[in-house]
Amino acid sequence: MLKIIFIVIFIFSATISFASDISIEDISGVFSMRPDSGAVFMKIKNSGNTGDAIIGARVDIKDATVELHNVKDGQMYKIDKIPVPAKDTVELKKGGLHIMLFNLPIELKEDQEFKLTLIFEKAGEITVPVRLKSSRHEMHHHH
Ligand SMILES: [Cu+2]
Repeated sequence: MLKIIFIVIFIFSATISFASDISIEDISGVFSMRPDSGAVFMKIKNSGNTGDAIIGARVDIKDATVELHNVKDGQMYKIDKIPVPAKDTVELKKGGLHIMLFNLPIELKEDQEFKLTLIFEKAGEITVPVRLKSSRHEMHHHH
C-alpha cells in the first residue's frame, strides 16, 4: 500500500515539473561597478496559452538580496513583476529588464556558480545556475 502511494506521489510531482510552459535560456550575469552587486540576464520563453509573470527571486547566497529591475533613461529602478505573456519570449538584457543582486559577499568570485530561483505567478519556482563576469570584462565589450 505504501509503495503505491509513493508511486502516485512520484508521478504527480513529475507531472507538475513537466507541466511548466516556462523555459529559460541564455543566462548570463555581470558584476556591477560596486563589487557587492550584480545583474543577471536571460531569455524567458512562455510556450503556454496563459500569461505568467516573475513576481520574485532569490539566490542561495547568504545575506544577498534580489530585486526585479527595469531601466528608463539610463536609470534602473525596482519593479514588482516581470510579465511573461503567453506564446512569447521576454528578454532580460543590459539596459533593460534584469534581475539585480545586492549585498553579495566579497568572497564571491568571477565565474563562481550559484543558484538563482525565479518565482513565477503560475509556474511556481524555477531554479537556474548563474555565474557573474567582472564588469570590466563587460565594459570592454561595449566601448
Ligand atoms: Cu538593477
